[in-house]
Amino acid sequence: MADDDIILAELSDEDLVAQMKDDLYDGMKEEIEEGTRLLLDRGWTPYDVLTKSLVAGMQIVGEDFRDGILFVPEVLLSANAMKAGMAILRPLLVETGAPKQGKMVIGTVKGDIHDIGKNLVGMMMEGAGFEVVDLGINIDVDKYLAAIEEHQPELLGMSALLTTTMPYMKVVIDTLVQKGIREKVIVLVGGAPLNEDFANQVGADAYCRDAAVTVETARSLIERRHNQL
Ligand code: B12
Repeated sequence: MADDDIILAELSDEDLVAQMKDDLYDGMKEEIEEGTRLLLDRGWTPYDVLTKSLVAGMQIVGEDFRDGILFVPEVLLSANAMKAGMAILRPLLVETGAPKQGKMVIGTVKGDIHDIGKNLVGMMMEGAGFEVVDLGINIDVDKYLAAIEEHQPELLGMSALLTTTMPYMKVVIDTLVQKGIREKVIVLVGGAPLNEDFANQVGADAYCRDAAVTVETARSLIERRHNQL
């Protein structure tokens, strides 16, 4: 059956999620929007829709990109479709009655334009009651410093998806040390090529493998810091 003949609303949850992964792969924005709304209407939590359909779908795209089956233009379409789904989930994920827990400045490092993971972390942090200042992509050390000066955040988040851009995190952290302000912020780093060892090497406070872990880590590090004061 051609894709055109598939009526998403008639699929079971399982088939719908499988179809959404295919649609994300094919960069079909409207279908992703429809599927996202359908799952929400069926009582799925925004977090489950996000992780089980969109993030899981993007993982498949990532594997085929790595293996040379998909190329940049196709992956861009997938990314746009994913962002369209995220735009529907965003207000649901960020709505919170929780008292403000602290502030995070976040950005993707210089030379790197990947922003889906960073945006997701920002959304989940907002949903957990943090105020998030998103600097965007391709952020150099001066921009991070200016934002820390202006917003006085408890947390600084840096994202990098490329092995060539992740070392820039050390440039930023070393500059914080030189300026005598390293202790003012908790530095969280993330992105697919990173790991805990790397975070230790560059002098970050923690590596977080996903957005949910970021929220837990941010909470526990802020609490630890309060207890030390
Ligand atoms: C989508 C994508 C693109 C899109 C980006 C669109 C966008 N607006 O973001 C486009 C097509 C533009 C792109 C371009 C390129 N890409 Co690309 N891309 C990807 C892909 C397929 C998915 C990334 C993604 O969005 N994942 C989904 C999100 C949800 O996951 P995530 O980013 O990992 O984020 C989670 C965690 O890592 C963590 N996290 C992320 N950030 C942060 C920040 C903080 C503070 C914390 C605490 C946690 C955290 O939490 C997030 C949520 O759970 C990856 C494959 C992969 N395996 O990652 C390749 C990948 C990252 N890209 C790659 C490459 C090579 C490129 C290009 C160089 C290709 C080219 N030849 O031009 C360019 C680079 C452009 C540049 N200068 O940045 C390689 C990198 C290889 C390497 N070792 O460095 C990868 C791994 C693909 C591959 N296997 O070859 N890419």
